[in-house]
Amino acid sequence: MRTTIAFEKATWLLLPFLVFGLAAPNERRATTAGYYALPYYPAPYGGWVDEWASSYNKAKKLVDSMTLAEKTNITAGTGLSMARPCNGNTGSAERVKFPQLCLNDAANGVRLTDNVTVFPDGITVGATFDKKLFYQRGVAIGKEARGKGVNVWLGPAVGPIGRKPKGGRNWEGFGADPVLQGIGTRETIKGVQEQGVIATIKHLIGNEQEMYRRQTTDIVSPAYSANIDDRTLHELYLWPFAEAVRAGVGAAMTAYNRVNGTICSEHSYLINRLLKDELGFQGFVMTDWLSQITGVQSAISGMDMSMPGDTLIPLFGNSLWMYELTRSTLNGSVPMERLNDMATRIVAAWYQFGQDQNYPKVNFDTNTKNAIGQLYPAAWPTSPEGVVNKFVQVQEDHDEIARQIAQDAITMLKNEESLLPLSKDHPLKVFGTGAQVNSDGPNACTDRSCNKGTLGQGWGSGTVDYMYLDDPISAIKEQAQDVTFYNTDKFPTVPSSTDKDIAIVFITSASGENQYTVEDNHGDRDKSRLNAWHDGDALVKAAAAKYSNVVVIAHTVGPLVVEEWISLASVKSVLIAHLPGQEAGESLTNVLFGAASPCGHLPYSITYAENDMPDSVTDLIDSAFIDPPQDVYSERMYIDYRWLNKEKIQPRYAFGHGLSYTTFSYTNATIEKITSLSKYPPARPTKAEMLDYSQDIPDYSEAVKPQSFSTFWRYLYSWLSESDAKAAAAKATSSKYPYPDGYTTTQNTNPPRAGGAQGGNPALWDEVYRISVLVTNTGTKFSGKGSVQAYIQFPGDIEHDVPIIQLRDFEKTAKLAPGESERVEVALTRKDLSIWDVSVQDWVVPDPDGDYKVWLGAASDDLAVVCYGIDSSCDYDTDGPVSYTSKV
Ligand SMILES: *[C@@H]1O[C@H](CO)[C@@H](O)[C@H](O)[C@H]1NC(C)=O
Ligand SMILES: *[C@@H]1O[C@H](CO)[C@@H](O)[C@H](O)[C@H]1NC(C)=O
Ligand SMILES: *[C@@H]1O[C@H](CO)[C@@H](O)[C@H](O)[C@H]1NC(C)=O
Ligand SMILES: *[C@@H]1O[C@H](CO)[C@@H](O)[C@H](O)[C@H]1NC(C)=O
Ligand SMILES: CC(=O)N[C@H]1CO[C@H](CO)[C@@H](O)[C@@H]1O
Repeated sequence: MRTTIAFEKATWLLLPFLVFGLAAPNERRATTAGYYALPYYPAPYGGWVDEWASSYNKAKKLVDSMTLAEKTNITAGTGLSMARPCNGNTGSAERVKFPQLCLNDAANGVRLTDNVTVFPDGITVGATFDKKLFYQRGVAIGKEARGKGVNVWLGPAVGPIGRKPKGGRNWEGFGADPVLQGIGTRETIKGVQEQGVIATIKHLIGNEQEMYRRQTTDIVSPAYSANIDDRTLHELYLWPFAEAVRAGVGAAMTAYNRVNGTICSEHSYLINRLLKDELGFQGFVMTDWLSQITGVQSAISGMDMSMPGDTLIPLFGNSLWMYELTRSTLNGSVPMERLNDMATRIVAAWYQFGQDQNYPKVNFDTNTKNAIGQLYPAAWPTSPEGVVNKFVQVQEDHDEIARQIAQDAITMLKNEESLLPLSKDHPLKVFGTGAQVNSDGPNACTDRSCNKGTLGQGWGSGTVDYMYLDDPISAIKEQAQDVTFYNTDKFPTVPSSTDKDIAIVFITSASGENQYTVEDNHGDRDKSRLNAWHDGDALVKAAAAKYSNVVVIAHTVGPLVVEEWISLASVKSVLIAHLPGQEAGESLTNVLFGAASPCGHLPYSITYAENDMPDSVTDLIDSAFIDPPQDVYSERMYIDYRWLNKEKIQPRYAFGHGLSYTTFSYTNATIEKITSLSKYPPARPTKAEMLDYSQDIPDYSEAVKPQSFSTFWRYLYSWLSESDAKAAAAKATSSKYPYPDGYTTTQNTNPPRAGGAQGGNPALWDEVYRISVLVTNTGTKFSGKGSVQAYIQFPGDIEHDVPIIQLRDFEKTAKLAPGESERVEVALTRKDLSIWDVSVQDWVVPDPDGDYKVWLGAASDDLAVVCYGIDSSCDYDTDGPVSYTSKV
């Protein structure tokens, strides 16, 4: 989402069109042949799963007591210009004690406020491959959000998944794999929601690049269409959403872009069918900020909340909902039962997480750092003022968990001659502006929209303001006696070097959200591509020419191409420190000087060349005119390591790769079959009886503003004038809305067979194999944490094409001393062994008695153990499942 009124590429030129409101309803637009968005109506009611039943009963009672204008007031924001105090603020129904809800970014903490922690970004916690750390980060974020009075936290982000290595927002999520994203999501949501905060799974779906994601008008910037086939959608992109719904997530956010031609905020198949019917989502769906393009159409397509409430151009206090939704229900175009369902979903989520009981009031304001500020920022000529910031301290000891994650994420790619860890008495020559905090301060650029100094976060709405940034150079100086720092990215003149000198070179690569262009990168890394910024490759090469021992440290949003220097003899060690947030310094020195072994693993592949990946993911959509540009997912399931393995293209560093100062063995593996398989899962549970939302259209008077209420300019209200209300009510009997094909209001009594509970048919999560392996620290000097990654290999003789191996579970050991062991367990479910059957619309186990193999090891190309489902045995030292046409 975005909250600044900074327009994306080309939009300013369009202002004249926009002001006169050229954007028009457009359910469908041209797509690549073969892709279509089927209609799916009506929006399924929530409230039929046991876990939510009591919240729904309470919510229905409350909503039944609301007037029409109260119901429409709580389903939309009060307007971007009025965005106070939070990034999004709904209207209230104060008469029945339902408050305004505060919705706030970012996916790594609480955005635009003070006295909070800047947690490591998603990609960083992803690199830990540690479930406990995902969860603990969620707990800490949840506590901070609650402490600030945030009702709805706008994270976690799992879309983009990281299909395009240059995609701008991949770092907000956990890595280029659906299971890494899915487990990361599940643990994060658990942690956050246990604090009573509603989490938001986003963005549904196909927002895999930033440029041209948004529709600003129908004609000039119509938003690209992500064209995704059904199987790929289920097996990759929707997978983490299923995990989120299964974890009971309270909110979901749609993406800006189109899918198969239709804008996500009014995509009935995506929202009604996939999210609400098949995945059984019980919470409410909101638009991404300013992505709603129609009123009635988005409502019947299953949208429940319009954020931040305005039309595409948020300048004049116009809305597609609020008073227009009031009008649309009075005139009969949006059925009352749809409005009742929307409002009930929102109120049910509020009850579900106990927000009706002593929930903290919002105590911060995203618009100002001052204690006193405007209560209605966009009011004209002036707004009343009041206390808006109370500076509530919510950090507690969260620096500890933030530091632990930043440290455990550090991924050692290479370490020749055991150069690392460093002893503290070597003379250290440190190069690169990335070592030190931005001299203008860590928050100098709005939403971190620059790459100056230590890169702790990407840029855009997914960022948090620093209270401090512990930078690498300060931490290094605390540890070593002889440190010379050259704060430059251009190799300086230096004294002649000695054999004892060690050069440490900091390089960066940034990306972010499209409303900011940073050094010619439009959100995506379209300019820098996958090379280090600021000529970082040249800096490394120059250092390597001068010194015989070089350590490269990269703060990066995603994969880099490192070929210019990786094989140089003096480049002995490389650490990827990802995006560490505020704890960049000590987390790094703990690893550099050996207090801890590195234990991070790559949450994506690093290739020799950018074009080792298919064109469909390396090419960015680069036009925006007339017809929506088409982003065809022609590589299907084959992203990242799935593609490289299939094409036998050797990566420079494989997905999951990460070295340690010590070594681990994987022995004494066991595999146990828990559930016997059938081709399809057992039938889904029948859908419990639904609440009855049907209701007559209320009297127009419920929509009329009380005379005594005085309004503010540009604030969005749900009331109509008396004459407008009367006119709308008169229409209800006389005219009909031009509904799309397939529209109906009869609730589906034959719901999808793949559904049945939150996340889908619960039998999909039956454990089929439980596998254990003994991980032993076989080194003699260093403690360390061992990673166990479990990849499934489907039987070889099935008719479906399927990636050679796919990550299905992972675990991390505790810190093991030399010689110490830990038995680690992982599990595979029925879904893990299934393929999405497009014609049956269910998950199918292609060969229930087939030869399933589960590979275990430290990386996708380092799989030491294989366990066979067919006879419950395990083997060691076999050839791995993947062979490459060697690059070296
Ligand atoms: C997109 O089109 C494909 C057909 O190529 C279809 O199978 C799939 O269900 C469509 N997806 C959505 C979300 O509409
Ligand atoms: C809508 O919400 C606003 C903001 O809380 C409030 O001032 C207004 O009274 C509400 N309208 C109704 C109909 O309750
Ligand atoms: C009802 O009102 C909505 C919102 O203004 C409008 O889009 C729709 O066309 C109206 N329906 C009819 C039948 O006039
Ligand atoms: C592991 O297997 C070896 C060899 O079979 C056996 O000697 C040892 O006791 C086993 N260790 C554990 C902890 O199971
Ligand atoms: C206790 C504490 O850290 N308070 C800080 C909260 O934020 C304000 C504004 O940044 C600081 O001035 C306080 O010191």
